[in-house]
Amino acid sequence: MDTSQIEKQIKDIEDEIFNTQKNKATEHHIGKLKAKLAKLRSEVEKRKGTGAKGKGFAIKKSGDATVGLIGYPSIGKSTLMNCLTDAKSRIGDYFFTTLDVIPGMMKYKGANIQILDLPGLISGASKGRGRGKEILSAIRNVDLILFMIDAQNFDNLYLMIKELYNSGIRLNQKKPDVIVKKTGQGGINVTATVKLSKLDKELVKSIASEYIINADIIIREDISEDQLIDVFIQNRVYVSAIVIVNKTDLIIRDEINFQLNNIRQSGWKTIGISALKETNLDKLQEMIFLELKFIRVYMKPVGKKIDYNEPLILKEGSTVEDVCKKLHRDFKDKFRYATVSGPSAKHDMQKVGLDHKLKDKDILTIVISY
Ligand SMILES: Nc1nc2c(ncn2[C@@H]2O[C@H](COP(=O)(O)OP(=O)(O)OP(=O)(O)O)[C@@H](O)[C@H]2O)c(=O)[nH]1
Ligand SMILES: [Mg+2]
Repeated sequence: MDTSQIEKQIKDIEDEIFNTQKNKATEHHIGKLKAKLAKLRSEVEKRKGTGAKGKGFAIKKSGDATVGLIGYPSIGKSTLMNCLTDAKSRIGDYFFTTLDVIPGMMKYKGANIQILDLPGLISGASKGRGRGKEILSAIRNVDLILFMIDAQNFDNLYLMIKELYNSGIRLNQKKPDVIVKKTGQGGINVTATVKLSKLDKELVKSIASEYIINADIIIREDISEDQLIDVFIQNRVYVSAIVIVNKTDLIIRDEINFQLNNIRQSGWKTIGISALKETNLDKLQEMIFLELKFIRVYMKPVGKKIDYNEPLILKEGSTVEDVCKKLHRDFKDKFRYATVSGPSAKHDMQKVGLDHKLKDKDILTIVISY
C-alpha cells in the first residue's frame, strides 16, 4: 500500500469513528477502529521519516537535566530564556525571531539545568507546519517541558497540547503499568491485577489483536482505551510539563487568577510571570527545580569534612552506583563500601552497597580500594 492509500484509510476510519455513536454496543468496534487508526498513523510517520526519529536540531545535552521551552511565536520564550540563563537569544516583536534551538544553562541551588529555547510552535506542527516536526522531535528527549502561553490568549495552550499529543508525547502521565509478554501460541490472555473501570477484558483482547497474535497481557493499573493503545505503539514518550503564563503585566490580576485556576483545574501545574518585568521568576525557578525532582547528596571524603558547598545533583531514585559513575569511571570497579548518614540511612554512618537508594540531603562517603 502506498502512503496516500494509507492516508485515505486513516480519513475513512476517522469519519467512521466520528459518525458512530458511542454506547455499550459499539464500544468494542470503536476500540478496534482506534487501534487500527493509531497503527496506520504511526506507519505514515515512519514512512515520512518523522515522528520519533525525525530529522532534528543538533542539540548537545549537558548539565544535570534538560528543559524544553515551547510555545506560540512571539510569546516571550527568548525573553525568559535570557533572564534565566547565560544565553543571549534574539528577541523581536515579530513571529519566528528564533529559528534554531538556543541552549542556555540555568544555575539554581547547585544544579546545572539546561534550557532549550525553541522556535515558535504553531497549529499543525505535528503535521509539519513551521519547523514543527523538528521542534516536536527535540522535545521528546527533555526531562521537562515548559509550555509558554500569553496571558491575553489562553486558548493557545490547548492547541499546543493537541500538537504534542498527536506526535506521541504524553504530558504529565506515567507510562501505563501494563506488561506484554509475547508467547509462541495460545492467543491473547488478559489478566488484570486491579479492577478495570474503563475497559473490559474482551475489549483489551480486541485492541491487542490489532498488534499481536499471541501474548500474555498483565494490566496493573486502571487504564483507558487510549492508554492501552499507547502500550502497543512504539513512539510514545512520557514527559512532565509546567504551563507558564507570560505577559501578566498586560492584563488585570483578577483575570489572570481566574485563568490560572482554570488551568489548574484541568490538572496542570501553572505559574504566571512577566519575563519583561522579571516578576515571579524566582518562583518559576523553584518550580522547575522541584519538578525535576533532583536530590542533593553531600560528599564526605574519607577523613575529611563534609562538602556542603557543592552537593552532587542527582535524579530522584539514584543509587550509590550512580554516584560512582558520576564521580569517576574507575569508582565502580574499585568500590569497597559506602557509608551514608541522613534521610536514607537507618542510623548515622550506615554501611551500604552500590544498590543503596539515596535521598535528598544524604551525606555519603565512598570507600574504594587502591
Ligand atoms: N508586555 C510584555 N512583553 C513581553 C514579555 N515577554 C516578552 N515580551 C515581548 O514579546 C515580544 C516577543 O518576545 P520574544 O522573547 O522574542 O518571543 P519568542 O517567544 O521567543 O518568539 P519567537 O522566537 O518568534 O517564537 C518582544 O517584543 C518582547 O519584548 C512580557 O512579559 N510582557
Ligand atoms: Mg524566540
